[in-house]
Amino acid sequence: MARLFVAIPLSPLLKQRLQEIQPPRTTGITPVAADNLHLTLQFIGDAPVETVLAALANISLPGFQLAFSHKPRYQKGVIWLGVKDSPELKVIQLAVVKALVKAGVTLQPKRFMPHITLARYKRHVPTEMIELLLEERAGVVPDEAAVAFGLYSSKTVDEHVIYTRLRAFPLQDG
Ligand code: 3AM
Repeated sequence: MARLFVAIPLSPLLKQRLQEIQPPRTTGITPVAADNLHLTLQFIGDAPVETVLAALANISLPGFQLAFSHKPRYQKGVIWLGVKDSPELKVIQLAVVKALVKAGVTLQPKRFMPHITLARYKRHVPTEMIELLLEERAGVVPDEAAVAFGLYSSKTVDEHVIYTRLRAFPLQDG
């Protein structure tokens, strides 16, 4: 068993751009490390890795484009960049959910709100400061080609979250 989630990995170029717009490490604000930036499709939680891998291997879908909101937003300790909803994104998210449910994996029902978590903040951080930091770094984030999705494990070691990609599943060309 491992604590698992399914996500779309991001290219090094996009991660670099996201690092430019994410707030810097400041008292009470922790930016997500570049290696950990991703677009979550489905949080799973503790589940048997082999069962989940076998379920995801059945998914065959074409690659597609991801487009992003203009401005990061923040709420309840999370600063994130919205990902524009698209039919392709809905299809892949639903395909993941269906494959997992069919394989008997239990999922917590939660509405899919596509986003990339950029940073986390403690509740004592003044919202004016968050707004200022985001405003200073605001800028366009170019579209990204989604070429794969992956199964990730999540571990917390010494208060550091470590995400490890266990397997990537390529999306088909065109
Ligand atoms: O992509 P983000 O950062 O929004 O918040 C966690 C992270 O999402 C989320 O799963 C992703 C990888 O850890 N997550 C963690 N625990 C969760 C839970 N109990 C959860 N999502 C839903 N329920």
